[in-house]
Amino acid sequence: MLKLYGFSVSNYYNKVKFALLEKGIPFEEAFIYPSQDEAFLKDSPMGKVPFLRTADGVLTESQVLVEYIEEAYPQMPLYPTGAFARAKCRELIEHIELHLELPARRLHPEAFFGGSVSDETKKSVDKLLTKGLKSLSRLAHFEPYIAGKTFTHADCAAWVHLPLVSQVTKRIYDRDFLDELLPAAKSYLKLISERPQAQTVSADRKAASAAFMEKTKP
Ligand SMILES: N[C@@H](CCC(=O)N[C@@H](CS)C(=O)NCC(=O)O)C(=O)O
Repeated sequence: MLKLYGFSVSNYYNKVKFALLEKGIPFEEAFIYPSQDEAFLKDSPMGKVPFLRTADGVLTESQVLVEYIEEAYPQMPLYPTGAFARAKCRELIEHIELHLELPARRLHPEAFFGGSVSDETKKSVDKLLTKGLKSLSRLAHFEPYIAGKTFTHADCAAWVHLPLVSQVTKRIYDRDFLDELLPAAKSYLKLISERPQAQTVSADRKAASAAFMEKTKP
């Protein structure tokens, strides 16, 4: 059986978990925090989560996990049919991760972990997030799903990553960039949150949050 390693507060872990649940693929969860220990690096060379143990070996990088899952378990497809439509879904995922999740992550030390980030970083992330959100507003459909009429992997990614943009920008800039620059996201995220599998992911995240905050206390 597939074994997904990570912890339920991780957005990348939750992206993969959400997809596995939506596809109805049996899997086990193995709780583990990121680490630079030698034993951990044997499975995940960057020391990151999630990683996935399969019958053939271990895979890292959440999007690689998603692509593997989709190919190995074609039931309940979470990509549309047609090469172009599939590529448009992947474009959304790539866009959200490269141009929103990663810049927002640079603010996490101050937003969540009691550290501080420089004004220079704040200025540069402000510009990147503004550009990333404006361009996402051109790519996203919200009809009602982010890639169009069907629920796809792009929704799994958007649902785990976009709320972090809100949380981080509220804490650092006292403004909700998501609300300002992509107002349609609010009702869209609510729609996705109503899915039973999303509720499982959310409940697990809430249950795991206190222990994670304790661990990351400065
Ligand atoms: N590109 C990676 C990013 C994964 C990632 O950043 N995971 C975080 C937890 S949400 C992590 O393991 N951080 C520890 C570290 O960066 O050392 C993926 O898609 O799997």
